[in-house]
Amino acid sequence: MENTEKKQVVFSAIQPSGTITLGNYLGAVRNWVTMQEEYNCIYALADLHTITVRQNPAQMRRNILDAYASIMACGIDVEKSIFFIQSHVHTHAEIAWILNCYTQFGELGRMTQFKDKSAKHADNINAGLFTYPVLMAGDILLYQADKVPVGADQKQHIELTCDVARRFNGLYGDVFKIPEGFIPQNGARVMSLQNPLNKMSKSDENVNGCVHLLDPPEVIMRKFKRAVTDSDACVRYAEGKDGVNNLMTIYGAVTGKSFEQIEAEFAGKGYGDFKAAVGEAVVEELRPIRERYEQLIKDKAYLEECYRKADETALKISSRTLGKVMKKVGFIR
Ligand code: AQP
Repeated sequence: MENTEKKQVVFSAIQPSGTITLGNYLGAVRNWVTMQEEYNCIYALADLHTITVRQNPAQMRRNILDAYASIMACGIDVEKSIFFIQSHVHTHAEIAWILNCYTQFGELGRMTQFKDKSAKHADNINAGLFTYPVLMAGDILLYQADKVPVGADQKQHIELTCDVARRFNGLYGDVFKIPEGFIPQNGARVMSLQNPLNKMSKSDENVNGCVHLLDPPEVIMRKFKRAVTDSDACVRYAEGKDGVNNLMTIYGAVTGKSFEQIEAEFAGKGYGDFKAAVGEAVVEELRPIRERYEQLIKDKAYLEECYRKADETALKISSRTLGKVMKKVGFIR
């Protein structure tokens, strides 16, 4: 018990905005699993974030449960880690409002994800999409997290979290721990298989661009076979070879092989062999996850028991920080 208290805190979250992708897994969730041994880990399904883009309510309910089971299937151990549902813990919405008042309009306007998502959803550029990073800052700061395992696309949001926390601490004393992003060496930015200049995303409309954790083996193989490459016909990592670079990144992240080793392995071979090897490696990596998911999703009562327990613990921990924040700001408690 004494040891546990000394462990650093890890916090991270994922949106249930669709089926979890290979990008989410390699960029973030795989680290969530390994970090459980060394840290006190707190993970969330960020369903409040998800409504920044319009959702179908029935589909969203299914996505939340599916995402919960999928993440558990990746290896999140609810006996070791807290894995809760964000909207069940009211402190998140509350701290987000307060931190909104300590975040500048100009800071939020510089966020590249806001620019990208506003371009993608030009008919619904809502205030929530704009203040998304403030809710994310609140998520992290509520738990006094030391480390935040995320993909490279979230780096800017983590920096903003630190800026807001420093600003708040500058005014009121040391209220928040300043967190640090934890971005993997390999797999931090997995790109679409169809358009390797765009990142692989759950909500990608081109189904062939994105590998989902729960895709059956034949679908995974088909997606890799159709992956965009180039006319160079040589497996090597180089500028301008975005499709091949992406496949090498995925293969390296899954097998642990360096780019040099991959180049040597496929020297003299064509893209057909290479794509099949990447597909097979991914199929084997994802097979146990899909099998475990199939078991978990059948047992809704167990899933509910897991998240209810985690929701309660998350509320207890986060209420401490929120209480302190409210007192410092000047609310009557
Ligand atoms: N392509 C990616 N490569 C590596 N890491 C990625 N992440 C997302 N895409 C990639 C990381 O996955 C974690 C969870 O992401 P999220 O669900 O919170 O939000 P997102 O980054 O907006 O993910 P998506 O898949 O692109 O969702 P949609 O389509 O809804 O926007 C984060 O740590 C993220 O860095």
